Amino acid sequence: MFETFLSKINNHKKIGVISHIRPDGDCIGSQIALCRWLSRNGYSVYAFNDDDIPENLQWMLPYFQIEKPDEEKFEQCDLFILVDGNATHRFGTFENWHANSDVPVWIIDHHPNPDDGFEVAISEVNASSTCELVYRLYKEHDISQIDAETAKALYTGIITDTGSLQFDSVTPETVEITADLLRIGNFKPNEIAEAIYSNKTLSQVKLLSLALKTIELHKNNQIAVMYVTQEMLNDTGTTYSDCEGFVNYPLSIENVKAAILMKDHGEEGVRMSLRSRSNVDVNLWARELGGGGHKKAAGAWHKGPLETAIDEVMNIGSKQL
Ligand SMILES: [Mn+2]
Repeated sequence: MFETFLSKINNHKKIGVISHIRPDGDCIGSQIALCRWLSRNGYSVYAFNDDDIPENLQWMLPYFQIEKPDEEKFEQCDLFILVDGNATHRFGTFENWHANSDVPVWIIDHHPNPDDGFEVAISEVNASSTCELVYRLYKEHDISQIDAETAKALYTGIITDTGSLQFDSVTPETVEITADLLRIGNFKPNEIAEAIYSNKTLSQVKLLSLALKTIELHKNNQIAVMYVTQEMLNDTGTTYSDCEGFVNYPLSIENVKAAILMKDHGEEGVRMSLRSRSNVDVNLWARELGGGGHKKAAGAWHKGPLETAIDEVMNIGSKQL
């Protein structure tokens, strides 16, 4: 899988590795693990992300420094590698900056329908996570280069992108990889689970209780919708980043095939997180709305208002039921 990658990477010296906006465990884990691989093998590396790293992932930052994009540093790079995304618009300020540059761009990713124009594209829709792919890079090159920190970073990405190994993207190989990482890193699954999941603030839980009250079932109880408004955020002193994982509650209701979390941004519109736990392909719904993602997890914006957004998604979704 990484033959071309490994043979061509030698032509480069200074590499910028970029993870996607609104970062998650998989993009940060894979970015850190890839940067550690590059620097260990003699490359000079910068890691960039436009956004702040979520609090529950910040324990990984000592493993590799991730900085805000910096044009001067962009200029120094002779290669960019984008992780966990397959379209430059997912990578913030880099998109505009790179429009005037002919420095090659590579990707390592597992989302469907990659854009054209990447010089090297490791694009594997069937991989559970980008971290699973970066693990394979180590395996194809020299698995002994995975140290404890890298193992934890890779493990985190696999766990967060698979709902703790619950999604149907999980294969026996995924589970074998996690076992391998646990052995190499000499850590226990609950160390990572604690760091990632057991750090809710009281305000977040209060916000969740407000959001749970909004759940409604549509289309013969097959689609569940939950929403969060700016008023709820004000009442609980939270922000939209505190809604992480909320969509799993409506998704866990019996017989529900797909669930949507709507975040009402008022004038700006409605941000939707779509999830499926059936054959329903929510990526198709998201694409109809100008967004995208995976079959089981996708996102899109709607210009609003909330009621119109719900109606439109129901019309799109019902075509697949
Ligand atoms: Mn991912």
